[in-house]
Amino acid sequence: MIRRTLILAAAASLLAAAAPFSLAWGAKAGAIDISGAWSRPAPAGGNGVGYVVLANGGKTDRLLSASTPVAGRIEMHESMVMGGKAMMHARPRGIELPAGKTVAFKPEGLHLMLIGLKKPLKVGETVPVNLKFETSGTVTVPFKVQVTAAP
Ligand SMILES: [Cu+2]
Repeated sequence: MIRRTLILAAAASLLAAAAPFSLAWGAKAGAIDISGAWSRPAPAGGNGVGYVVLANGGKTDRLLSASTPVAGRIEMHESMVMGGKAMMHARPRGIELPAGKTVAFKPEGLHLMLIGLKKPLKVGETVPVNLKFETSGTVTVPFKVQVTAAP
């Protein structure tokens, strides 16, 4: 436990030195509460995923795009089963966030796809992801790299 805490603290201080973003596990963009952001371990050169919960306490908005310094680009995808086959569909126009509703990016549903990782994603690290909203602006959110969803 102590060892894990030390590793997290070391990662946090590195990230704090590199980029001025909040290290609290959550963020806010306008009236949108952003929480539970996590990613999975993945090798450099491969693709990673990102999951996050967006609770919109204001007017209808839209997640337009996302980016991160650790990958070439981020696409928004939705996983679904069609004809017994698991498929992923790109959502290039973004994701609508209806007023007063919560939209969860989660395994087997909506997810961020981090395409072309420039470095491996390791358990215990955090990955800064910029989320760009149509009316609520852009916010940088730390995504925790872990094996399973946050409790
Ligand atoms: Cu995908």
